[in-house]
Amino acid sequence: MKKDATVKYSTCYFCTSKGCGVKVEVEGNKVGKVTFDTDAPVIPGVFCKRPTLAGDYQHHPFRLKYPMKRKGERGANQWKQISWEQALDEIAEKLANIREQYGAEAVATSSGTGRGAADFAKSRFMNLFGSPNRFGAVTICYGPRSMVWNSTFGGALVSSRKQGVTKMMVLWGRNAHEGGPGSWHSFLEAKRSGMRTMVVDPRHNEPARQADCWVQLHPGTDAALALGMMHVIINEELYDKKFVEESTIGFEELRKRVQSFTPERTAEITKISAYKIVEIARFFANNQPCDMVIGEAAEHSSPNSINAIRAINILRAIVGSVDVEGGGLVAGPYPGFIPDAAMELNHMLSPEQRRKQLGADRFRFLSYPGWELVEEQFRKKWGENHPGAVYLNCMAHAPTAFRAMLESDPYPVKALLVSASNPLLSHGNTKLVHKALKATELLVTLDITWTPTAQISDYALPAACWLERPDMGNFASIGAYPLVQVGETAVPAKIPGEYERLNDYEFWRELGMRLGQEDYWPWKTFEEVWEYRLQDLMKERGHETLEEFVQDKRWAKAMPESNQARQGKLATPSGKVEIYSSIMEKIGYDPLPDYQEVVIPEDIQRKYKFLNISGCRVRPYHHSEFRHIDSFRKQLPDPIVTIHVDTALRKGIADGDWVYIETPIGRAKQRARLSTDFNPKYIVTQHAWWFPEKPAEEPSLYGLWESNINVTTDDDPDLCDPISGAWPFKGQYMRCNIYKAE
Ligand SMILES: Nc1nc2c(c(=O)[nH]1)N[C@H]1C(S)=C(S)[C@@H](COP(=O)(O)OP(=O)(O)OC[C@H]3O[C@@H](n4cnc5c(=O)[nH]c(N)nc54)[C@H](O)[C@@H]3O)O[C@H]1N2
Ligand SMILES: Nc1nc2c(c(=O)[nH]1)N[C@H]1C(S)=C(S)[C@@H](COP(=O)(O)OP(=O)(O)OC[C@H]3O[C@@H](n4cnc5c(=O)[nH]c(N)nc54)[C@H](O)[C@@H]3O)O[C@H]1N2
Ligand SMILES: [Mo]
Repeated sequence: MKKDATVKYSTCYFCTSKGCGVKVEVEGNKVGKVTFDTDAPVIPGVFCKRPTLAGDYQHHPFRLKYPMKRKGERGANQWKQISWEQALDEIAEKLANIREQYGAEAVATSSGTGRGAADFAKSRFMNLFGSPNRFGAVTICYGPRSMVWNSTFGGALVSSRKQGVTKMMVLWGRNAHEGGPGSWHSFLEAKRSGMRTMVVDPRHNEPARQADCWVQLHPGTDAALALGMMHVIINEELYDKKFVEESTIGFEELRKRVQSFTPERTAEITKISAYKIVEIARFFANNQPCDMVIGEAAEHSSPNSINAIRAINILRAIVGSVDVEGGGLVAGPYPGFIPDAAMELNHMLSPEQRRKQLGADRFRFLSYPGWELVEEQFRKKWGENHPGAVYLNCMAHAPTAFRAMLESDPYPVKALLVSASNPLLSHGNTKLVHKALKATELLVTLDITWTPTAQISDYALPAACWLERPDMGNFASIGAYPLVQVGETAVPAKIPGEYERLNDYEFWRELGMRLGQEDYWPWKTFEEVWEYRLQDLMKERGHETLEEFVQDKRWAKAMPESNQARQGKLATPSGKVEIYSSIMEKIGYDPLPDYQEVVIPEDIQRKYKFLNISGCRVRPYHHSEFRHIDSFRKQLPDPIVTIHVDTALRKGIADGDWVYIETPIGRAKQRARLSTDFNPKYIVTQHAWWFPEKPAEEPSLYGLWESNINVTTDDDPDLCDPISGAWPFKGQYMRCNIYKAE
């Protein structure tokens, strides 16, 4: 460590919301060496290189420094630097006018993976403003899982993997090697300690190579596989009878439901042999309890998304792997900590405004109808301080919102506030999103850097990054785990003459203060927010300030209880594990999981012969981020489409060729890498590619249209999962064609 450097205990936010504890050496206002804080419970486990590059990120010239206001046409890259006062005053005034003219619901927000660490503040702002239209990535990422857990188990499942108790670790549609350093560490540790390992994935990826059992299913057929496995497990009486009897409701209905999923029928759907399905089911049932990480493949595989997530979780429950030590425990917040839901002021949004939430009439699970039923149960168990934050469990439907911007149907949406998300790259159907964003009267983007979305905005506003604010990883902040771990600001967000940034909390507060919400934002800084939320713990430990708390011991952790279901103590309507979901039934869905056959019209089948598994994670990127930083980019300079060798031979494609991926709505090009890791009928593409080095202005928008795979993906509500509303990025709707780019 350099002589004049100080150490700051910060929270790394380079990936999805985990919030790993890091130590940042700071000299002056410069970020020096960054190392993991191994005293904190949340760290990635195996070496993750990203935090070590934090200096390159923090001091990069591509970052937004001051609020920018559009001068020319949208997308002309002509900007005027303005003060925060001016930006916030003007935006607030425009929002007030839109509310006056069209109603509060005409204002929407877009979210991503929670990178601003203040989605609770966005909910709070929107609740007070009066709009139910917060939409974002949650509908296709973690939200479906969260609502399945909430309605089936009364809370999120967390791992209680323990040597000598846990028999197996399962990665179900999860490539932890690229996308989850913590889970990958757990997988390797499980293997080393003698546990069995199982991977369910159409690709022979790194986890599959290392597993005892690799289950190579056809994309989008997880629901059928899980139901087929339950057919074997129930009929051969391999399930945990005591648990099923004492702790669940609806098992007899399930027994009936799975009867049609014979190994033969399941084999036809999943393209796994009937023999193997029986073997897999026995192997699975005989190695319990297990630790299981479910990835987002199921969430991306409409129309069987919720079916799959429910079936997999019920499979896990009936073999005795839920609510027991060594398996998944049903969690809640750390006692005394004030979680996000209690910060959102959800009671302030009137029932009348709730009913206007876009898409909630059709997709009722992950929106107010479903959330209200879950919330009622959560309140009974935890009171105000429950883990049911709306930003994670209750979203407006993004495809419906984009269409409302374009067609004013069912009503006009005139303003969009984009923060910590990049819809032009991450949402499906980029062309439609582009048109929709341009149709708004007001488009504001709060981001770390310039992005294609910021580029077509009226205001591009500089956000403070994780090094410039204090925060806590989302999972702790939500209260979906009895854990808190907080970090402090490492370097200032404002340096006179250099830059002036606001963190996401401050942004929502400042906007709220200008829109009649003065009484509801008592905490001036993000530090004060944490001091308020951690008050019980701080009192217990004798700390006056966040700084004292962090420097002493920045975390507290407990283990969730086991055997809650047997005592009827789960936060579900019955208090038990609801195999037969009374919540699903109440909002008009099948209370049991099923598998819906996917019918693709013949002409589409003929013309688009391949299945695109889009968006498989790759290091070092996180979605659309980091491509502007040399130290990141040199690790993976180009977008890659992986193609089976046989297919490539047939199509005259060589390794390294640029290849077009085409669907009825568009095409994108990526560089071919040849492989034999999967069926020749599949291709695997990367998502969120843009080229910060290319021209910023329209029509280029940093090369937005060249390799961005979402130019080819469709978000038509008719293609969305009928229960969650998730649009497809994987699964059987992802038909495409490929050919060499000349
Ligand atoms: N085809 C395809 N598309 C996909 C996927 C796929 O598998 N296939 N995956 C989907 C999934 S699972 C997800 S979660 C979404 C992700 O969708 P998004 O979250 O919209 O995507 P990101 O690129 O991560 O956008 C995050 C933006 O936030 C900015 N940012 C980072 N930190 C902060 C901060 O502290 N404050 C603010 N205000 N901004 C910040 C970043 O610079 C970046 O521009 O993408 C989805 N898109
Ligand atoms: N480096 C990096 N890490 C990330 C992210 C990132 O952008 N970059 N994003 C973060 C986010 S927001 C998310 S949601 C997570 C996602 O993390 P994961 O869920 O691990 O995402 P993927 O890497 O797409 O892995 C999904 C795996 O599912 C397989 N798969 C595809 N279709 C199916 C199917 O139908 N059934 C089954 N069973 N498997 C299938 C794929 O072959 C792939 O191996 O990653 C997080 N971590
Ligand atoms: Mo995600």
